[in-house]
Amino acid sequence: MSRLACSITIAALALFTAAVGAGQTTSAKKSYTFHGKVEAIKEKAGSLTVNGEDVPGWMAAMTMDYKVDNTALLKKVRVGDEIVATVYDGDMMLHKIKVTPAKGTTPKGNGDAKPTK
Ligand SMILES: [Cu+2]
Repeated sequence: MSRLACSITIAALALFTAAVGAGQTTSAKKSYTFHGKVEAIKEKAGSLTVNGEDVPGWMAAMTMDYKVDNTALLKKVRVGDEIVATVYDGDMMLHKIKVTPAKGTTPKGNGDAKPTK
């Protein structure tokens, strides 16, 4: 292999390695726990309007729309429910949402709360 071709191969390998590395860092991004109260459910948009508590380093306390990672949840959650989610640096999506039904409402089913996972 000529010296030039060899450097090109090394450069291509380095690029590939960098791309793979970048893909891996997404799962290692800093995560935060988000707490909030559901104010509106927007099934078409795949989002929830949540009155969220302050998450230092991620988002101040405010009410805003957040996309959710699992839109099936939008059919189960109700206005007034409290949610806890995992959020990541540079990503405004709510992940792994856990719903605590609003106090005073009867949970669906027999009220025998079982973990869903
Ligand atoms: Cu905000």
